[in-house]
Amino acid sequence: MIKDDVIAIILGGGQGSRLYPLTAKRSKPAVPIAGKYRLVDIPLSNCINSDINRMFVLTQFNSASLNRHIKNTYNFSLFSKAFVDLLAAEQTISNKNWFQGTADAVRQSMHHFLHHDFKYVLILSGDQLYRMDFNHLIQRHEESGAKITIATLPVNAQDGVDFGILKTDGESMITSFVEKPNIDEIRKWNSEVSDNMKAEGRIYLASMGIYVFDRDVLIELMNDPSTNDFGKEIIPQSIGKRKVFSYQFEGYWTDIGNIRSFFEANLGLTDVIPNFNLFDNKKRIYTHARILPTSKISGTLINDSVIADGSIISAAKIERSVIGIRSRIGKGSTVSATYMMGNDYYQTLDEIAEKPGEILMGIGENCHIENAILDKNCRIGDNVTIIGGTHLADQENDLLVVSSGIVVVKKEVTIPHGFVI
Ligand code: ADQ
Ligand code: ADP
Repeated sequence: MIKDDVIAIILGGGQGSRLYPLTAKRSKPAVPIAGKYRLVDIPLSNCINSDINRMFVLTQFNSASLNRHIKNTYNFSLFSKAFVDLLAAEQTISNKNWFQGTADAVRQSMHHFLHHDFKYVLILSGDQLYRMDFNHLIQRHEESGAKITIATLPVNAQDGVDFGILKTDGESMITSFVEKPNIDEIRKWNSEVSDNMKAEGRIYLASMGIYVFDRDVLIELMNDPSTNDFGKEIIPQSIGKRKVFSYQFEGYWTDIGNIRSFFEANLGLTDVIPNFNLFDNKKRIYTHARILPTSKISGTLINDSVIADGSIISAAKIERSVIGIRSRIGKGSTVSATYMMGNDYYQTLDEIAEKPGEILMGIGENCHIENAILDKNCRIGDNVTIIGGTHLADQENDLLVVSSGIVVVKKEVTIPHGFVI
């Protein structure tokens, strides 16, 4: 059976600078998404739903929240071979450096997975929102006789500049590849695609950063210590030398590597029919089962929003927003186009009574929050106005970061009563 021949390696992120400040205190795979999940749950759930059950997560630093999340969530049965192993960049006698890139991350971690039995290595990115049955991908890899297979997606020129773009022959063998061409260069890289894709202007085949390698080929490629990156070196250098095939995918897929795309992917979940459907009987997205109470809501007009478990909400209005676990929102407040990540724990009534006047976790009374991301455990006082938009220049202070018009309130900060931005 194919699945027993595969191990999955999830690239959990370099410095995570594009998602800063969400990655200031945690590693990228631990960034909370969709109110109750973390980024790493997406590739791990896709693997589990594809019956691929040996998974390694490579991360530049091993944050407490990532460790706790993996340990508390991915507990497989005593009788199963399944596991999720977290491999953080480590200093050894021979290597004092952090991972220098995606290929270097795999190279430095190889000694942890080579003693497992496998024929294929599935390499996945940790910051993408999609569902894919990897069995189809691996099956195509086997049938085509490829040594390397890259999952590809038709994109338009504007999106294409952020990706590796490639061309194939009639048999889907990749004949040329360019990593992140500029907008003038990309015009030469159009491909034959389906009529549906053509109608949307999606005529460029992009690498999704999802690769299947034959075991021996990966080992051989990793022997060259001058290569650090799959997209910049390993893939382009393999074209023409080895059989590299494209597996074309046309489902929903989005890269959530920066604040704007992260924000839009989260708010997209509030659409009437979201592109990424969490309401699925079989293909579940797994996460930590926290056993929280149901949410309690009073006096709130709620439209196009998703509200996670254990929240206590008395807001006036919530629209097009994602409200995370254990959120608290006070009376008279309006929350619009906002991703509020929620809280890691509750403040007990006794604790609150001990410090009268202290600003509580969550959003206070009579606030207006719009176009914002509120990181976990932040405390927002009363009468606070946070309205993001293109009128705000990119900026940072101790409390928040503004990135392409989105106000990101940092984890655990306290925003004083009456604050306005
Ligand atoms: P990018 O996403 O720009 O392009 P990269 O920054 O290398 O490439 O990230 C790929 C994945 O690896 C991400 O999940 C990232 O977080 C992770 N990663 C990066 N550096 C890492 C490190 N040092 N240690 C561990 N993980 C790390 C790539 C390809 C393109 C392709 C796009 C599709 O290079 O060809 O089109 O992915 O998104
Ligand atoms: P979840 O999966 O629900 O996000 P986590 O384990 O990541 O859970 O977060 C809960 C964290 O909050 C735990 O580390 C827990 O120890 C911590 N925590 C619980 N109560 C308090 C408290 N009163 N003060 C500070 N941290 C707390």
